Amino acid sequence: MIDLYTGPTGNGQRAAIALEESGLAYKTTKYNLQKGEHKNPDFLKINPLGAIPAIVDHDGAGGKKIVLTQSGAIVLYCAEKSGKLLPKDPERRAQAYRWFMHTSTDVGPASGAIFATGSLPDKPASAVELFQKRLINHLRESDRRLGEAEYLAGELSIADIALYPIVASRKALIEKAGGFTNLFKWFERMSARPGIQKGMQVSS
Ligand SMILES: N[C@@H](CCC(=O)N[C@@H](CS)C(=O)NCC(=O)O)C(=O)O
Repeated sequence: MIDLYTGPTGNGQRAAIALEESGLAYKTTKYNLQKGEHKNPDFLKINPLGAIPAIVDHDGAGGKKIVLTQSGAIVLYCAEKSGKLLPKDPERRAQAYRWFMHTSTDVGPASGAIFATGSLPDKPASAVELFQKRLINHLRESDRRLGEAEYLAGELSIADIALYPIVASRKALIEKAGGFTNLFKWFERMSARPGIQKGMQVSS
């Protein structure tokens, strides 16, 4: 059994979706971040940073307990443990790595920077706009890829799981930018999946 510690954010949703789509048994502890529940002493023993998501797998490698933070690492862990979400075909597998990293190092940081700059007391408009533009530019690349294939790696993979919560939280901005036909078709396909629905609901 895996314990999931999460909250209503994209990173939390990514971990919950990964657990759902990989079919691993887990139980959820949900924290109210506004109330600072994720800073409780028990959780700080799991993640000294006091950041969600985190998992504790009581049946990790060799039957040993493993504690894991970082939503991307949790996605990869679930994929390896379940044998799902990592294409068997080497070409598709390489594409899964590529698009997983595209989200982790390009799309995700731009989205995070919009949140961070928008949280500053003076909400510097030029900084917010810069990161909005960056996010949109990176997502144009995802959209282009989704014009070639139904899923980023040609089949559902770690790459789609990484991207979905960001598109969900930035829907209004993406719609306003316009021209994301492929991305929105993919988003609808993803949203119809019970695993995605349950993961979003568990972490909302
Ligand atoms: N890179 C980490 C980010 C984790 C993170 O920043 N979590 C936020 C919520 S999305 C959090 O719990 N922040 C509380 C804090 O850092 O005090 C991941 O992908 O898991």
